[in-house]
Amino acid sequence: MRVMICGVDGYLGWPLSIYLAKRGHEVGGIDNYMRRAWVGEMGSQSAIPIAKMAERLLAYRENVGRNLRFYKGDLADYNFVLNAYKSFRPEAIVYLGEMPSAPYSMIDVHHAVFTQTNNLIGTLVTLYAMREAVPECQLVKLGTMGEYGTPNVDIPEGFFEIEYRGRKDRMMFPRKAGSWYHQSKVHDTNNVEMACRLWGLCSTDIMQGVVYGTRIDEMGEDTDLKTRFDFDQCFGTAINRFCAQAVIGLPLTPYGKGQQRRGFLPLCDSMQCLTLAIENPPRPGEYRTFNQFEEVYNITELARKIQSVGNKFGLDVEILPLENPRIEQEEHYYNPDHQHLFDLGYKPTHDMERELEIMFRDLIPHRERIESRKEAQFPDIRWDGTRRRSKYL
Ligand code: USQ
Repeated sequence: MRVMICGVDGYLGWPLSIYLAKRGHEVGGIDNYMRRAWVGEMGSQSAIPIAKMAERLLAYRENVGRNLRFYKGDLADYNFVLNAYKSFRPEAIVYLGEMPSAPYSMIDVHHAVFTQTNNLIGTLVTLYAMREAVPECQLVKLGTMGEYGTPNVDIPEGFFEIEYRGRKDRMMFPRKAGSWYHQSKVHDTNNVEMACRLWGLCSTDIMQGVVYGTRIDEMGEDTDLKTRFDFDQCFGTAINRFCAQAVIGLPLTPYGKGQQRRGFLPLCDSMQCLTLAIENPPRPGEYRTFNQFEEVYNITELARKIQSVGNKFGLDVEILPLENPRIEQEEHYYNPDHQHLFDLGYKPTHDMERELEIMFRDLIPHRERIESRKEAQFPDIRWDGTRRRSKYL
């Protein structure tokens, strides 16, 4: 299959390009390196050094045995995107090209506006370019479990049956996002669903949980094929941040009561799930939702797991709750469904401990790189609009 990855230079996009090519797919990619710039703006860098795109492409050809067709440009530029789709003629588009950080979107009005314009316009442009250039192509759109938020009821996969005043319908399950970033994904979901309903496009909207990990087996040992690993307050997600903190001797920092529950999955399973969606496309005109995560944990449970694996590596790991910079529920009900991917054959890794060991092995050699950007991991972006460093509780 010809698969175009929008956001191919990112944490998920780059390994996905390798994973798909090794399964025999022809891969194209679009990027303009924004993620590198955002992390730089946060005063940070990837803990694991990543190669420039030109070097990545050379290593890709050597290791994978074929070229990645790379298109450098802005996903919000309609003519550029249309030409890229016309030239590559994708049968599947995986849309990962968004600003993915909740804290970054909450910095100020400029970052909120940027997040929503970048994410919404990019998706809208792709929907129009698909309709014009490749209407039969399927869209695999990366959403987030955070679209649902943490409602006090079970969370279905996208849709639910509603009965009101004696009449029934199947409707999109209500969303309750907790940041401008998560809200941008809610708006995307509405736009993608409508494009399928009105224009007959087809899409899988992936509500993905928090991804962690440093590698997938398919990358091998070539340093030019490594994917990025962020640990700053914006682009480092909870588990990845905690591992980096452990490596440089900083306490792990559950925010507030630390009982926030989220769905998590390792990088290799994220690749597996995205590929299952690509290889089992929806019907023409179909819009479907997959909730994509493996296990639900609260943040303190996670910190304890990381502490115990860190101890095995001789690290002295402390857990110190931090005043929560976010406005969120710190204790709540959380019970999302996630059956659709299992129906397609998803086989979860299920072994967080093994994954954490791999992460420590990959990160310890880069201790100095993490240490040199230590300041960037202390959160000071607050949901109430002020900028002040959180204190340990
Ligand atoms: N948290 C801590 N301590 C930390 C960092 C985070 O307690 O040092 C807490 C947060 O307050 C939050 C939870 O951990 O309750 C998850 O935070 P996160 O930064 O790992 O994840 P989040 O901001 O929700 O966003 C990440 C990705 C995003 C993706 C989302 C999936 O950045 O792109 O959409 O995970 S989900 O969380 O399921 O919405």
